[in-house]
Amino acid sequence: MSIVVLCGGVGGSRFLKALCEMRLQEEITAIVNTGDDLELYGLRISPDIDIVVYTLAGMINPQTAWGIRGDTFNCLDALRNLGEEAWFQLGDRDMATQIWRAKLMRQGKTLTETTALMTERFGLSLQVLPMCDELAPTMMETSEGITHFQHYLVRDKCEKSVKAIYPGGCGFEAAPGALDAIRSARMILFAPSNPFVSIGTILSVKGIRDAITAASAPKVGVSPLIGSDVIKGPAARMLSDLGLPVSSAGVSAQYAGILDAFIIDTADEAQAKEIRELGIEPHLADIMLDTPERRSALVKKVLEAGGAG
Ligand code: FO1
Repeated sequence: MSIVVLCGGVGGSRFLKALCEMRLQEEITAIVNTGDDLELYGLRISPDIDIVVYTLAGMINPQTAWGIRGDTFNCLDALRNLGEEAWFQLGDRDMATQIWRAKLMRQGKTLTETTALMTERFGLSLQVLPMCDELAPTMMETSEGITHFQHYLVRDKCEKSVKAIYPGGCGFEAAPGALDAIRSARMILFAPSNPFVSIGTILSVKGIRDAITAASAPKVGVSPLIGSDVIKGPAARMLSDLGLPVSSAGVSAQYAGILDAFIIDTADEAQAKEIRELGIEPHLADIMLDTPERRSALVKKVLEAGGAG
């Protein structure tokens, strides 16, 4: 029986780090968003899987929270000189991961298989699963048309207002093992990740939402927002563009009918009533994940909220 964690990149990896620091890694199956994946230079880039693996391996660039610490960009510079677009900052060592993944995939390995090999090669003992094996990009409808999520986020720097989000998982089969892990989990956790383009995308994969709803395990989420601020990423901007409340309660509304409990920051105590009215039990905690003490206190709270404290 495992602890299944649905997660995106930055918030998800920090939450997984907190769980791993509490020696839960052997028990964890992380189902990671791959709606952010893209193909560049003939390579399959899987940013959220890479962010999770680099973070847990202690290699993540702490300034950006993506890419590898101390990486150089000679390969990208050379590609730019050859006339290639180079808006996605892939470092040299990060590029090696992409070349290696592409090689394995050309040999017929799936993303699930390459991810399992990657976690093993980086010395990790948790199970990391992509949400699905196919390239299933999340598309963003903005004032200027429909575009790939990474074009919206990185190339265009979230400059365009979001009108609608088309989560990448729709119609795709879940990665082998994902549905079984959910069905037999002792607890299902939603990391403090973006409710639309991370958790929402995973929930859009065929069978995942239904399997979670039907699972008997307690389901606990952690808010990615404190007040109306998000620690990293475009969640607040998206809520606002979509005309939704920019708050933990606004995020929890995306999880109504799925989650049993939602951890919000003590600063957001005033939203507890609204969350309870959605049928989700709110729990107050310090949800910042920046020190080992804060991380362990939050994990204890999460386990407590899931009845395993
Ligand atoms: N995010 C950026 O804002 N700019 C980048 O140039 C960029 C490059 C990049 C390279 C590798 C990688 O694994 C992630 C990278 N990210 C970059 C982050 C990433 O696009 C998003 O933060 C995640 O997809 C959201 O979880």
